[in-house]
Amino acid sequence: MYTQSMDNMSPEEIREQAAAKKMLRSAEDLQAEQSFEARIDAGDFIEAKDWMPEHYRKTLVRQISQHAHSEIVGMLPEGNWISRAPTLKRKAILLAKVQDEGGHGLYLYAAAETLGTSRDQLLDALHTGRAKYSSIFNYPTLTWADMGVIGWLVDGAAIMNQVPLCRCSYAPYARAMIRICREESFHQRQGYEALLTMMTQGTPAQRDMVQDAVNRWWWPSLMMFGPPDAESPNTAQSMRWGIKRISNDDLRQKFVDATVEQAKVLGVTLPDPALRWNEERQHYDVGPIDWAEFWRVVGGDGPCNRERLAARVDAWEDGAWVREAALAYAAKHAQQEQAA
Ligand code: BYC
Repeated sequence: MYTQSMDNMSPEEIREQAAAKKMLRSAEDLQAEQSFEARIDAGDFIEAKDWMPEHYRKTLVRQISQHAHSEIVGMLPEGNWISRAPTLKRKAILLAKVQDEGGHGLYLYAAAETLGTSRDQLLDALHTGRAKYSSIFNYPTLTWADMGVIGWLVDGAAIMNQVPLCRCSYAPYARAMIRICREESFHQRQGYEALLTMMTQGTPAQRDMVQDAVNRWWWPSLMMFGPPDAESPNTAQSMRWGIKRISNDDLRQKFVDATVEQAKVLGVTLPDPALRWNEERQHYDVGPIDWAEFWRVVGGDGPCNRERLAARVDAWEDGAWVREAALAYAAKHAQQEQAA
């Protein structure tokens, strides 16, 4: 009764139908893209379920996952000093700060997951060296003064970069950043206060220790903002989409201008002979940044890259039994619920 020929279309008809579908699809895509761009231009926030161009999604996953990895790798240089903090008060503060960073990593992994990339995929990229994390965490923490300087300079740079991200066009990221920035502000202050104590009440040796830490962390802190705008492949598009609100160079300048004044109050010297106020620009000028060093560190060849990655891989492998136990518990629980 039914013959195959009834459903059969000629190859030409099949091609025509496919072409018509494709045209319809690209017209729909074009309309979706136009309405997305209009929402961005109007300053709307994009939610996880909204339509978004694939490149916007990829850019966000790239930035948010790198940010998340930076938070959890960032726990390592400071975690190293928890057992050697000089007083109970400093130990409690450092412990809380490192825990906060673990929490920031979790909010950010969750924000990246809303874009359709699983936590396992993100961590696999980190553990196999395919994902980036901030260059700054590939430098060693040699003395207790490094804890203060990380708070003052590294967290200070992080806040400068992250406050504009509270207005990022992707709403789940923006919401995560609001909470993160509140905590980062405490991190910066505790670092500055620890340094001020050493500089005003410490011995000459302690003051030298602070100056030495400032000398080592100043340039890497300036590199945290990323390459100069002219060499930053992602800035222009990210700014058009409202992911980044301020460019790498402008943020770096804001950080320098704020920090020079704080250095004066602390009584430390920033290690840049070319650093001076430029009356015409109404900003501080800085000497040349060693971008070759930056790219070496980003490329995996910094002082601690191998150590940091190995520590994360070990932590992942050592934690396998926790993940297995959690999965077994969840399966047992689901079975019990089904049986009830
Ligand atoms: N380190 O086109 P660009 C913290 C990469 S603070 C390593 O300008 P974009 C914390 C960049 O990814 C630190 N890589 O990129 C503080 C790109 O490579 P891909 C984390 C860097 O994305 C205290 C290439 O260079 N903060 O968490 O437009 C305690 C070209 O750059 C770096 C964030 O992640 C760097 N410093 O701008 C604990 C904030 N700079 O991806 C934790 C969010 C650039 O094309 N992220 N690269 O292979 C951002 O704001 C932006 O991603 C950046 C870079 C400003 C960092």
